[in-house]
Formats: sequence, C-alpha cells, structure tokens
Amino acid sequence: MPIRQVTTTPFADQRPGTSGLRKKVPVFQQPHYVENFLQSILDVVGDRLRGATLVIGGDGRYLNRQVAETAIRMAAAAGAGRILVGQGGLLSTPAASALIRASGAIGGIVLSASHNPGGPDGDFGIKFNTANGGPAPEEVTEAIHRRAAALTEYRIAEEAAPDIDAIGDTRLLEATVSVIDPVAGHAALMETLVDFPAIAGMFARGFRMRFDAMSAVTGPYAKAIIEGRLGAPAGTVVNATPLPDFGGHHPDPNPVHAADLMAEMMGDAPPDFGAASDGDGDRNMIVAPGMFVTPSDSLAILAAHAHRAPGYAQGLAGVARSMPTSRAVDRVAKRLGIPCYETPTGWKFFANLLDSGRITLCGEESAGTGSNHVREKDGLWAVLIWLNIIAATGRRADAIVRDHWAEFGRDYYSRHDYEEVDSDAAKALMAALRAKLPTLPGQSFAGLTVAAADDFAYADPVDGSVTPAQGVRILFAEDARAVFRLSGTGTVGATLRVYLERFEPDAARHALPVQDVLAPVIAAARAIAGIEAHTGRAEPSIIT
Ligand code: G16
Repeated sequence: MPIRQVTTTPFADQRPGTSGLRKKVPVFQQPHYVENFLQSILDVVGDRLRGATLVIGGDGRYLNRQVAETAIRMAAAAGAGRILVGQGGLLSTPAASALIRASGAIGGIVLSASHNPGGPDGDFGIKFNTANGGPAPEEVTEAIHRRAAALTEYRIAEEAAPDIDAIGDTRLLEATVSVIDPVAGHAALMETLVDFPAIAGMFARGFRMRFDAMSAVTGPYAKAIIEGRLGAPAGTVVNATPLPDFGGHHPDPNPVHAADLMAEMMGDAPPDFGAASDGDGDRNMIVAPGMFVTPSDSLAILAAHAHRAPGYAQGLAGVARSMPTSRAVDRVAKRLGIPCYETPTGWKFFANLLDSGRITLCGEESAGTGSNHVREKDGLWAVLIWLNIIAATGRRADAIVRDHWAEFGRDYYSRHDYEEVDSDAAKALMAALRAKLPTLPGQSFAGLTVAAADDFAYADPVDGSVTPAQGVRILFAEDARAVFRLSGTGTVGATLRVYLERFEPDAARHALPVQDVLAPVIAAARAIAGIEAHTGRAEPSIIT
C-alpha cells in the first residue's frame, strides 16, 4: 500500500491565527498533532491540489526538518503534482512567498514561529500561504480550524521523503519532489529591485556594515547576497548559520534582543550601517551609527526614497501602515500626493491593497516592511533598499534619518510590552478601556487632553469587509497618541502592547531622549487604562 491511512482524533486547539498555528514544541510533539493539522490544510485545499504545485519550507527551527518531511509525504498522498522544497527544508518566509508566486503554486506550507524562541522548549508553527503568496485569509484559517476539529483520518505516503539535502528531483507517488536552492530565486528577485552595482561600488570603496542574522534563516541569504553578490568583506554577516534553537537567543530584531549589534553600533568605532532580521526572515531592524531607527521611521524613509531603487523608479501607487505604526509615513504620502491606508495589525490586511495595485509599499511597527514583490514582509529586502538609498544619496544612515526629521518632523515613538500577563486580567483591562472610551474626550491626563478615542475598525476598501475591535486609539490634542492592543502572537498568557508617540515639528527638539519626550504620554496611557491596577505591573517587561 503506497498510502497509509491513519485513524486519528481531533485536537480542539488547532485554530490558526494570522500567523498560522503557533504553539510550544511539546504540543506539536503529541502523536498525530502535526499530521492532523497538515491534513486539515490539505483537505481545505482539496481537489485544487491534484496535479498542482505546493511549496514547503521553514526557518530551520527545532522540528523543521521532521515536519517538512512529513508534509512532503502527506502532500504527495493528497495528490500534489509537484512539491518544491528548500534545501535542508529551509525557506525564509519572504522567499517562500516569492517562490509560491513565481512557480504558480497553489500555496505553501511555511514552518515557523517567526521571531519566537526555538529549540525543544521553544515555539514551533505551521502556516498556510495561498496562491498570491500571502498568509491565508481568515475564511481559510477558519475552514482549516473547522476541518481540524472534525478530523478522523489522515493519509501519508508509506515511503520516506526523499533526501531534502540533495538538490534535484525525485518521484514520490504521483508527485515530483524538487529540492531547490532556497536562496538563488530570492537573490535574483532582489537584483531586479535593488541597484546591486551601486551598493557593490560602495562596499568596494570601504563601506562597512554588520548584519546580524541571529542564527536564523536569513543567514544563508544575507551571506550569499551581501558578502557574495555585493562583495562586502567576509564576516560582515554574523550569526549566519541557522540553528534549531537560534543559539539560545530570541530571534526578534529589536534593541533588546539584538543587544550585541546595538552595542557595536553605539560603540566608539561603529560600522557605517547595522541591520538584523528575525527567525523566519520577514522582520528587519535598522541601526545607524549611534542611532536605532524605529520601524515606523524606517517605513517613512523607505517611502520617501524608494524611487532611488530601480524597482520603484516609477514611484509608488500608495502606501499602508498598520494602525499602531507611527504616522510618519502619512506625512510622506501627503507630500508625494499618494494615498496612505491604515490597516489593522497583521500582514494579511495589506494583501488586498497590494493585489489590487492600490499600494506599492507597506510596513508595521513590529519591524516588518515590504512591497508588492511578495505578499509577506521581507527583512533582507528592507536592508537592501536602505543600502540602495545610502549608495544613491551618499549620506550616512543617521544623516538620512536626521534629514528626514528636519523635512517632515519627528514622531517620537516607543512600544511598551507587558508580557505574560494573566489572560483574564488583560481582557478585563481592554474591556474596561473600551467601556470608558465615550467619556474620555475632553478629559486631561498628565497634562495632555484627550481629543478623540475609539476602538479601531477597518473597512477594507477593496472587498468592503469590516474588521472591528482592532485596538484602542487615544488621540491627544498635543499631537500625541496612545494605542492599546493585545498581542496575537504570544504563546504564554497575554501580552499587552502599549504604543506611544508624539509628533515634534521643531528640528531644534529632535535629539531629546525618547522616553523623556514620551513621559506624559506614558503617564496618561497608564492612568487611562489602569495598567497597574489590572495587571499588577508597575513597569512594562520590554521597552523598545
Ligand atoms: C505577525 C504578523 C505581523 C504583525 C505581528 C503582530 O508577525 O505577521 O503582521 O505585525 O504578528 O504581532 P503581535 O500581535 O504580537 O503584536 P510575525 O513576524 O510574528 O509573523
């Protein structure tokens, strides 16, 4: 019998969110857990899989290889015609998105828990991306959940998966399993968008950068592109080998978790440019000499300078940012005379805007930026566009940021995270906050007056759908804003995110300490939401 049929019982907790199904590794190690979820995805794809192409790959974290092999055997059993797998089971999330689009695949199974820690006690995740290369929309994830809740059987090829370290084609049942170089296609795509010769010239003239791949999937991509094609000196890319536990680090590129890079960039003789990316390569961090660039500023700067890169020489159709992202990019869009859309948190909300051609560029405060070349955020792409801008302007990254503030004003910005808060307490905080919204306008807190307060609801301009309750926004008359929402990506308790910003048009006031400038906004936010009373936390766990 070439296909084994296995009787199983459903798992009630297999409900994928925006970022797929994310759980602790031991949860995925339960017998049949992985197979059940994969079968649920394959069943939802259904007959469309017959003879079609499916992409499989992940960020190399613990369980990646094993689950990639299981997925190959199950996709073959489900009738896939061609299965494209990254060598070693590796594919960064943006590379998977690009590959789905370029190969005309029906979709892809992406194995990752993004920036969450890995290893036997860390997190694992399985995500399904659709034919446009983007994360499955909610109706698909809900269908997968319904299927998972009723599953009684899965089907898997008896035969072992082919050797996924060996590039080439192998037959498994009716499927051709093609193991491909995970980097080549994406590097070629980058070369069509970014001015490689200009950047290579800059490196040849002695430009120095540090790219911290955080022992995650971007390592091979960054090595091949930055050190290989662009000729940066060997050693420019550090922590370049993807490790199952990311070397014990938290592969989230922010000033806290990329502390080594920050120390180097803030040190006495920093390189000209610093960057990092996360577990699956979709997030990025940009650090100028002596200066961390907030993702919100980075998005605004990319929008203002994108025309310098060959892929965007025609200009931008429009831009979009997630609601908690600062309003810096709005000012750029206004100047460029293009639309700027405000979407809920979650990359999937950009998909309709990108697919319909309404926007070219988009980004989020959570360190994601991307463009219409894929339907995921793309960490290395953002870094390469930054390099392109530096090469084209001849300005150092910190000067580019200061120039930008001088021209558009500075949006002081910070995010305060309260991690592993009791879930009920976090829900109660949000409910109480929502209940008091109508009473807030006109009231003063810490010297700031509330001008408007609402619970963000998104009306998709493409399909007309409305997504309510996407986070509480408090706008202060002093051109400041506080936003509250609960994270959708944590795996322990709840994470309360408080996003704080204040606009400063005066260039003479652009070099002040961020937390000092934001102190009244922070105090007002804490008072309005009663954070300590609800959570018992006087201070956030992480400030970025
Ligand atoms: C995911 C989504 C992002 C979103 C982020 C929000 O990121 O892909 O679009 O901004 O979640 O996270 P949270 O709900 O915790 O604030 P990733 O990188 O985990 O896929």
